[in-house]
Amino acid sequence: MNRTMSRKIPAAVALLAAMGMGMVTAGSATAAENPAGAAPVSVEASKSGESGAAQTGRLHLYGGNNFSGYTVSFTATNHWLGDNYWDGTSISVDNGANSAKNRTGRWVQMYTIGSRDGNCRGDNVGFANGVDFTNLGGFNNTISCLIFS
Ligand SMILES: [Ca+2]
Repeated sequence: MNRTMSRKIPAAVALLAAMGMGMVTAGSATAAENPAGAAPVSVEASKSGESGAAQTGRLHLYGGNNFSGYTVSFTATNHWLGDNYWDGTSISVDNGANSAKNRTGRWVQMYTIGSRDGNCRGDNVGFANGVDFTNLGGFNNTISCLIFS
């Protein structure tokens, strides 16, 4: 077994556990996701401004497994991650997250399809405040939309 495979197991278990609790709903993820093919035009995410520790009130997304790589954080629902860049880059957050920490104080549902019309669609996975995903399993490099409830 290679290292990548072994590292994916914990999040896969977490996702299966979430599915068992009815938190994951399946849907189509085949629709076009990028409205009008638009390039990222603005940065709406609130930046943590520092590396390392997760901050209260924020959802932290990471470009790599185990909270590595690019970082960005959000303080509210965001329907289209394509309008947001990883901290210090001009690289869209869309379809780039591979691990996450929820410190929002709220439930967060993450979806594979986002849009500027204010809807999140497609496959989705949710997690409670205080939960970390060391990787997103089958949702790696798919997340496009976040709903804070
Ligand atoms: Ca997506």
